[in-house]
Amino acid sequence: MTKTAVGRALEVTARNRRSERGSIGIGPVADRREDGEGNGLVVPPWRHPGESRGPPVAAGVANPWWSSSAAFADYDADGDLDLYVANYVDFAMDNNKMCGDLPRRIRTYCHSDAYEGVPDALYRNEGDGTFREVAAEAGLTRRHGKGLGVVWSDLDLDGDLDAAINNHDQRTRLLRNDGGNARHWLRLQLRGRGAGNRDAIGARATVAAGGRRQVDEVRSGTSCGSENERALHFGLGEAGSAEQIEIHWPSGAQLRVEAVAADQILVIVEP
Ligand SMILES: [Ca+2]
Ligand SMILES: [Ca+2]
Ligand SMILES: [Ca+2]
Repeated sequence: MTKTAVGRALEVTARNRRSERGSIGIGPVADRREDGEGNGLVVPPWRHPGESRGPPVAAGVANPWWSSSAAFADYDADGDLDLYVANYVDFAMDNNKMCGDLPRRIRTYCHSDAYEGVPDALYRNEGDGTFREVAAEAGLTRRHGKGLGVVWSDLDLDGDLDAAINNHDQRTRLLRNDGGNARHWLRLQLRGRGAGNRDAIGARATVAAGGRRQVDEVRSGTSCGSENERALHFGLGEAGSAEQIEIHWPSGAQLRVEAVAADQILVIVEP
């Protein structure tokens, strides 16, 4: 079995679950290529920020901040899933402030107002099992929010995935992706039959294009206090069409279509 770039990264990440400042959790983890690794959810156990000194993550996703959530998406449509990590506040044990009724020496939990927000991170999948942090070159340096959840969605329906970051006691931040649709893409909106599962939760799509097969599944509840859109978005790289699309619904229904032109939104209803 050949491990994919994301698969190798996940293996390394799972082995080295600790970052320098801890995390609340890591978001949904997808294996887009059909290699049997499957999809999964990696949620490291809660640890007090700053208490670990884990090894650097060999995949290149070591993060110096207190992370709250993460989400995979192929923002540049090259067929490899990239990773956005929402980071929370500048808290560490050596920056542990005193909050509460100080004259009576009663110490309580510090509200997030006591700390500054920190930068989020965007990791581009290099396609070789490693990621490269590209937030600055992608223009994500202007403001530092107190990130809690992150989701991807093509908000303006122009063929590339934009991001929404749910910040703690701050405005939600919307990031429009400019240029992510320079490569080819396909967007599938799956529908289920009947009242039981109209959103087609659990339906699985396999897209074969440009010599690769990518798999994704309709899910819900994907990030902290937020949720990805239900549409499945596939980056096809330089492939101007998909040789085949296969859909499997949880009911057992299946559908297969051949020779599908790229750069379009397809609404596919359970037969
Ligand atoms: Ca990518
Ligand atoms: Ca877009
Ligand atoms: Ca765009």
